[in-house]
Amino acid sequence: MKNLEIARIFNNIADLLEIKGDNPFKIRAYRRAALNLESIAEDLATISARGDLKEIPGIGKDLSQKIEEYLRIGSMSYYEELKREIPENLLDLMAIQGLGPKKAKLFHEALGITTIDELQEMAQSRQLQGLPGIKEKTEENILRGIAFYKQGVGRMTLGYAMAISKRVTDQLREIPGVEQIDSAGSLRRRMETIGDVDILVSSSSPYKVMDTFIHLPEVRQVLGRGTTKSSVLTQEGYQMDIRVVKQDQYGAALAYFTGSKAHNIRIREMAVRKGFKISEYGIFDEKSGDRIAGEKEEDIYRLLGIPFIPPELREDRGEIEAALKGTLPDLIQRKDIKADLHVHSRYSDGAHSIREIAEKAMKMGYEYVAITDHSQSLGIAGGVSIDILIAKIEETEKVNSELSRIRVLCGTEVDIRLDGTLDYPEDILSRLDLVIASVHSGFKRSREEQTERIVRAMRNPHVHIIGHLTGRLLGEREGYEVNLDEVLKASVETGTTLEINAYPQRLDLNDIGCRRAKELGAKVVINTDAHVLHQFDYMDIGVAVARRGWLEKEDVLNTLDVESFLKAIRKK
Ligand code: DGT
Ligand code: CA
Ligand code: CA
Ligand code: ZN
Repeated sequence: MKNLEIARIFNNIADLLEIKGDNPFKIRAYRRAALNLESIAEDLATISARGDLKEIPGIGKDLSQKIEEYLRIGSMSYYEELKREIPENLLDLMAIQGLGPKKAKLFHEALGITTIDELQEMAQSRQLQGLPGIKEKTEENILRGIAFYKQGVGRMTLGYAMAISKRVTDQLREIPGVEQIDSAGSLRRRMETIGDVDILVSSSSPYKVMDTFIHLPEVRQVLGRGTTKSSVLTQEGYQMDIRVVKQDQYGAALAYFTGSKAHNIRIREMAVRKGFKISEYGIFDEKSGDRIAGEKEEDIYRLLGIPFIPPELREDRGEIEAALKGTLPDLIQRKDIKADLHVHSRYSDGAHSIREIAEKAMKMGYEYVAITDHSQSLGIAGGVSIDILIAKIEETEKVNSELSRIRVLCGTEVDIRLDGTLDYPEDILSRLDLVIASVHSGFKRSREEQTERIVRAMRNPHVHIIGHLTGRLLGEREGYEVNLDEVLKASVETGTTLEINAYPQRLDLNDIGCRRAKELGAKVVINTDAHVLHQFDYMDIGVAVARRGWLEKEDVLNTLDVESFLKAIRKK
């Protein structure tokens, strides 16, 4: 199936056109088409054979011809032409924070730079300064951006790690003789980025497991192969480790390889004080050396006389003390979530209609869903004008009258302007069911200015939620600085909720922020920011962040039924 390949090419075309300084509407058309292609489950070749390519939203005559050309000959002449005009490597440069198409083009034309390493060398030897618009400060920012980029390279997002480990473990589970299989390491602890995926298997036929593993279609290269242990690189270049153990050691091995190292050190110390020795092979009596347990992870905690500690808490951040005192949180679960409150439709830069989103939300088992498109000034993301917003309110009412098992809330993700005012007038905001306010520009403001700006938006009586608080994109750009405690205090004071944005690169509010929110008595919501239907599944990732932040069901407002939720936000 070539759907994702073609979507990637359309995105690359959009980037190349941006470097060229081409028409912004054309660029947006390619990006929107790419997004729509990603969301289609059916093979494009099948759709094309039926002659239905033009039925796909955002695909007109021109783009459908380009898709047909690629399906027929495996290349797209327009894309090849653009690549001859502009070196493809420049696309990599744009991964650096603060480096857009204009600067990429400038550095290429003035200095012949095509790679990140070349750019770093030139910046270090101060050769960028003096080019038009490039000051010493710009050069420093670029060096910081490169350092940030390089530090993130090699770590994958939690979303990617969860998806690939599911595909891999689903295939390995089918092998006869495989008893148990889990992901361990930072993935099982649900850290926001993952260095390598660790997979643990118990099986009576380790050879078969290894052989299948290294030949999976997800594997590009085998780094090492042993009888009970192997390492590979995925197609995308990330590392995956696998270990096979015997069934009676599985629990001990799972605890060991889940980590964190700091948590395990504390657990082993406690064990020693009780006369046990814990290793990856089992739990032993210190004196006699007899094996007492090891098949189940639960045995470890039971023998220490404490409740089971969920993997997301195993960071030695107070979970052992809480377990001893009996005050471990009763963590929120995925099934507690009754709504997704941040979803984009075709009204802005999403790929689907209100009706399609409502039906998807029903399939997710939700009771309600809020469709929150961008506001009028956010041109590149298809911001919705006031007239169209009124049409959207009407369409939402119509969908609500047609569907009885789901309630669609008509909302917006309104842009917070530089001065903390909002991108729609109050009389429009007051007509909406739900208002998320987010920062999308002016990232370089000082911490004080940024905090003041956000707190001002929170004081607006129409704002219910602050979206993705720091604006970070993992591995791509750091968030802006903001005084979290001030924002959380304003959250409690004004009754404005903060969002955990489950989009894999955002995960913002993060785990530490969630925990601080709970301490200060602030509530949160967990939203996916879905632009296409399959992104509704990101909810699992958002719940994982909440769990790492020690949150319980009552800390999260979208666990409420729709009437209680609306009552809670209308208190403001
Ligand atoms: P990552 O992969 O960087 O995101 O983080 P982890 O936590 O998955 O680290 P990794 O893959 O190096 O090791 C997986 C687990 O194995 C780790 O969480 C704890 C355990 N482990 C690894 N090395 C050691 C060690 O030297 N001592 C102890 N006690 N445990 C270790
Ligand atoms: Ca790992
Ligand atoms: Ca590892
Ligand atoms: Zn959004």
